[in-house]
Amino acid sequence: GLSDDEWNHVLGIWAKVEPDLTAHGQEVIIRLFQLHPETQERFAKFKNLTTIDALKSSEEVKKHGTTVLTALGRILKQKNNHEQELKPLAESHATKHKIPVKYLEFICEIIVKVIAEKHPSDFGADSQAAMKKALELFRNDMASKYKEFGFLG
Ligand code: HNN
Repeated sequence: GLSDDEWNHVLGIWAKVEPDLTAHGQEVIIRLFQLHPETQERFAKFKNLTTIDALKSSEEVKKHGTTVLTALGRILKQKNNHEQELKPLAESHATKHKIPVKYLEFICEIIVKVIAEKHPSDFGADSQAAMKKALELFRNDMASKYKEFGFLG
């Protein structure tokens, strides 16, 4: 797990992300789709967004980015007591959306990069290390829940 100090780093930087969750979420989703186009194919509703301009001007992308980061924020705030928040997400992503664990790795890496770019002076080495650790816990727990739902990810 993470120490109190590490959780303080994680929640401290998240408090800087939250006032502009939508811009962060939009950037994360667009970058995910650009770097890993196979992830965009998971969404029927984004099939028509074939150019970077279309992605950037899409209200649906903004909305989805907000949804994803809101869910992640809820999980982080539980400081690893996230069973209640995680379980329904693991279930839908395993059995309905069938999202491989690899895609979770992709997005976690992008989340750290986007925060680092938007908050260079508030997201130092210790905070980055703590956030990476928290996201790893999230991914590991998603992966073990996936298995319980019979999805090998
Ligand atoms: O559980 C649900 O289906 C509710 C909608 C939802 C939420 C709260 C989704 C979601 C959907 C349904 C979207 C819709 O119907 O508008 C789909 C198709 N996700 C996906 C697909 C891929 C995906 Mn995710 N999500 N999500 C959330 C919440 C959080 C969340 N999702 C994630 C990734 C990486 C991918 C692969 C491209 C993802 C993450 C990391 C998170 C954060 C906990």
